[in-house]
Amino acid sequence: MNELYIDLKQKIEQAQSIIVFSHVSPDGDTLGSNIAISLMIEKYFGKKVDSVYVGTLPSLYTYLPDYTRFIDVQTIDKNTKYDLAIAVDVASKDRMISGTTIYDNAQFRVNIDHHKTNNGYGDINIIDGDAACVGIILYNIFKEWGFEIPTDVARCIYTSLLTDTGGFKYENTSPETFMLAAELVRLGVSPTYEFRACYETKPQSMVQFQAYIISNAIFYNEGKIAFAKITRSDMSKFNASDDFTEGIVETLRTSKNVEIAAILKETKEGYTKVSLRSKNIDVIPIVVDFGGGGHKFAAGCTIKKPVAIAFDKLLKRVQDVIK
Ligand SMILES: [Mn+2]
Repeated sequence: MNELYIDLKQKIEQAQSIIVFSHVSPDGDTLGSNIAISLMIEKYFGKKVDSVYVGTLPSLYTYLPDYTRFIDVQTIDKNTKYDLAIAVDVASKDRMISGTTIYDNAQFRVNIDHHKTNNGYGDINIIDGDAACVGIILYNIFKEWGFEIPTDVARCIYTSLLTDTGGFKYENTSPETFMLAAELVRLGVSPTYEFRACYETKPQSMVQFQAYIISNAIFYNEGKIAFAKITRSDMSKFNASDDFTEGIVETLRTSKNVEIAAILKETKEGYTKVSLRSKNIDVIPIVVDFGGGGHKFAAGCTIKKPVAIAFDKLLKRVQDVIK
């Protein structure tokens, strides 16, 4: 067995208090993985687990089993010393925002991730940059531990897989991802139910908000670049929550000529949160210039400038790589 998996099992057995962290602006992978490992620890080790989120918890994933288990990190005393802290899908420690202190204070820290940019900030680092999602890594861990995976946990892992492969269509979709999907369906997951719950339950105002943002997108370099701005006033006009922007950048990329698409979203602090998607170009070097990270064709960063200024800076940088 992979030694790290044995170490992790031992640490869970020794721990009395356990906390599992998801990253800020949580997606299906970090949330599905969080519930999956929390449920497995509770079921097979008989220990209570605090599953926490930082920032806002999207309503999109309320269909996940045991979703109400999530607690806001801000409700936990900053001086709490957990025996074991586990981060799932957290590319860098600062993506736990105000939770970073609690993570650091833990007696032992585990870092389970699939971002190539992860620097190994944990005491145990289980990082597989080739895994399509953290859910796959967890599945392999549970299998190696010899535990049967209940349907609830299979559903969480399926959501990790479904969302991080963009519905089995991103570059990370491989024989391995389909094998896992098949196995999860065998364990009781309904692909139809999960797809509808995940992709076809948007509030009407979200559909209209997205249409508005997309219709105001600007295309450059013969349509190879698509940029869309999202200001706080756009957000308030549609009474939009943070998750309303999910999927917009992918829609921009559906345009035939688009090589790189970006959304630039004004944060509460007046900074600019950028999500970049590309078809063939590695965008990691672009976001790294702005202190960000992510995957080859899907990456992001926060530029500490107002949207209008960030827009011009990023456009220049993107135009450097688009001929
Ligand atoms: Mn992920």
